[in-house]
Amino acid sequence: MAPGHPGPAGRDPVELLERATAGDRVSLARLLSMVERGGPASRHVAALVYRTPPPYTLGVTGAPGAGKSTLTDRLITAARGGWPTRHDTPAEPVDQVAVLAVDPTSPYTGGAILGDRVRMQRHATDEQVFIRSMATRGHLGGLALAVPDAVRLLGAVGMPVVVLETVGVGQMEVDVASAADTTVVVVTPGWGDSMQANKAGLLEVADLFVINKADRPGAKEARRDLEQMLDLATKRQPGDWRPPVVETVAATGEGVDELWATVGEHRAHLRSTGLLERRRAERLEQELRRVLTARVLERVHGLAAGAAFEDAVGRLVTGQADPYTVADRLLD
Ligand SMILES: Nc1nc2c(ncn2[C@@H]2O[C@H](COP(=O)(O)OP(=O)(O)O)[C@@H](O)[C@H]2O)c(=O)[nH]1
Ligand SMILES: [Mg+2]
Repeated sequence: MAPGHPGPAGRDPVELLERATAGDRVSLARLLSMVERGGPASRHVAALVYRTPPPYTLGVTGAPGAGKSTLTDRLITAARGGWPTRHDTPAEPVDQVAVLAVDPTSPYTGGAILGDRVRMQRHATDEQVFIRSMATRGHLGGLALAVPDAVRLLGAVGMPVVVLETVGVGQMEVDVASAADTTVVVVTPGWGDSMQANKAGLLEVADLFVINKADRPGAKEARRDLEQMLDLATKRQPGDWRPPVVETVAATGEGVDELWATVGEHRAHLRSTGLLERRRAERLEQELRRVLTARVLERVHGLAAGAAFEDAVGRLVTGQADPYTVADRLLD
């Protein structure tokens, strides 16, 4: 097929986007696969969706097994009830919810992803809920680039709220997690869990803490640890947001309404202070840095292969030049 020619039916991003916007989930899934794989098709998708206003993104992060998927399942129900508003005013409706479950620690067919699916099964037949797992294909860096594209795509097809479930274990995972407007860090009662979250850098990105599995002993101690760390960690000005700590039992749904209400408060805070725009701008700046880094690395991979490269190595081996001169010449 000639380059630029639209692919076989259902492969052309423009056509797929039209169908996805009309509600076709198969087309949406295909577009997300393109984004996930990267390469020219994903760039085409990115160029189609950047103009639409981004959806409100809620990040749910924490260690594997903390109950993120179970909690996300509950949050879907809460979100479908609309954004909480002040007393006596009707809730601001949320007609659709999308979930992106990103697990960089498990291979694509791994147990965690299957677990996510099972945990959110209750919404499988709700047409207004779209759930999708994304896994690392190869390297995590690719995922860090793909997630913001995927979120924009979901916004472009009309999703007002995207829940981003990510495992928060390393710096890159934390970066992915913080691609959200409101980042919820989930810990569980038990010695050292809050400390682990602190070490993983999650304390800095948290807008809100959840102590899930509050049906187990130790919730009070976990709260005390978190509050202490919050006291030490940040220099806050009056009027600044202090991350609230909410206790939940995702297994039964206990505390989830309070959690959703607190997410709503954070959203209202971001909007009233202008922080929402500022943080989104900062994220775009970060994203541009990542794209630049990826492009430069691609170029390096291209340069570090082929005849000219072998020739350059030969010049080093035979002592005709130093590595810096040779590298400069390759770059030119
Ligand atoms: N006791 C208890 N177990 C829970 C609670 N929430 C989740 N779980 C269980 O914890 C396990 C891990 O949950 P999952 O949502 O997959 O965690 P994730 O890896 O963070 O997504 C599952 O067996 C859940 O049923 C809770 O509030 N209390
Ligand atoms: Mg999960």
